[in-house]
Amino acid sequence: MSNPPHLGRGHRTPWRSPLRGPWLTSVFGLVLLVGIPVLFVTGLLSYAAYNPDLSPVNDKTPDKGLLGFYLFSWPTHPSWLYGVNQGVHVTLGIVLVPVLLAKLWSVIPKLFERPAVRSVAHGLERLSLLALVGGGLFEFATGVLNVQLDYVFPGSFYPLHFYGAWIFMAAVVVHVALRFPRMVRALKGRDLRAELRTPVSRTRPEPPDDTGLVSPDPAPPTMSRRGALGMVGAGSAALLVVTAGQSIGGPLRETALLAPHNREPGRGPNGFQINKTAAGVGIRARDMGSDWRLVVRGGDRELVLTRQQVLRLPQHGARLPIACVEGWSTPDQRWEGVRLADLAALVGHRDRPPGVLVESVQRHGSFRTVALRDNQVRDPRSLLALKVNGADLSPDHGYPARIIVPGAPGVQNTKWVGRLSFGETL
Ligand SMILES: Nc1nc2c(c(=O)[nH]1)N[C@H]1C(S)=C(S)[C@@H](COP(=O)(O)O)O[C@H]1N2
Ligand SMILES: [Mo]
Repeated sequence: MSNPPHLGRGHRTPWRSPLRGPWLTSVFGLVLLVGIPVLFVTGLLSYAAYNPDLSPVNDKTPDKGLLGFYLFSWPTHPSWLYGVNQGVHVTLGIVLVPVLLAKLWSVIPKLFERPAVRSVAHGLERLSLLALVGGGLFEFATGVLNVQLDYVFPGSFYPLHFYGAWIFMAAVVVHVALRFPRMVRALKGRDLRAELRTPVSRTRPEPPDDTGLVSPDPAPPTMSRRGALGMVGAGSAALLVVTAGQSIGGPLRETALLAPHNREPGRGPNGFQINKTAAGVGIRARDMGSDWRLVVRGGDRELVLTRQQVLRLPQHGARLPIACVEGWSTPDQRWEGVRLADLAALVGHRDRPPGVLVESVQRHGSFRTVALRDNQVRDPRSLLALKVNGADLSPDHGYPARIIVPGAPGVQNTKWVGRLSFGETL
């Protein structure tokens, strides 16, 4: 077979790598087939953790409709729940980037297949591939950008990444349904271990077939399949090493070269990761100084407290981490302050306190307000914290007072809190 029909006569393909073929594509495909569902599930869980149905405060996506069918009350136990889920989501997402790119490289000739559409069925299949490739690139790109560039799409990242995930996943399901038997056949066609022992000198193209992946006019090999797999694997391993430390924390944080910010958060009681500094979001000294008041509301009751008065309320402690959507977590810190349930009781919600709308004194930027669910308010470890590790909160960690709730995304731990309105959002 000198010229497969879809290439047209006299057409010399520029895609001549002798490594391309159904086996190599299937190896990358198999890795993604395992990894992408894990990304999808941890992503959906991460979205649920954010309490998006407490609209419109937490989420500006009231139209998620059917796609939000699975949302549930994210638990507060164990306290590391969100950190582990998000660590897996972000780390795995980054580690799979080289595999995704390699898989796309391996199928490039398909992009130039002619005629582009041979029949209705073929057209539909090509359309699903568009959603697959477009959706995949979109999800990986928005995820990496959000983690690396400090929320490039504040507010809109969640709906973009969420809707994108459903479109991508639908395309993945169609693609797997169509290709699974071919993948299994291709994987059985060659022995991985034998392949890993084959040097460049003995590397031969896969036999010509009807997949359109094998070059009809292969160039001499410059790399073995072992080399190609090794390169992608080494890329993933390197990314793992420079990323995972931010989720695992401790001394490993030093190796997290890709962690977006604050690899050296300083020493002392407040020496742990800072997301946004007070100066960075325009908090002025007087917002945190003697002008500061805490307003606590519930129904038609309202209390206005100074920091001294808040300090005279019963103080409780909790050892809790902060885990950000970006994938990093802090180790447990020892927080001290007033239980949210006690503050609810002050304004009349004694037995089964409702959720709360939390507002920061911060006037610009994102994350100024958040809604917490009743199960979060009721957890005795949920605090309006005034201290951490025995010292007053530093300005950057939310002085005079911040929220800390177990098991939740970091974004719910509002800093520089000015007002708590119990039962107001939900
Ligand atoms: N007012 C206010 N609270 C905030 C934020 C913010 O930008 N403004 N960032 C949130 C996010 S996204 C995270 S991950 C945590 C980080 O807390 P830390 O900076 O003390 O580590 O604070 C949360 N609280
Ligand atoms: Mo965050």
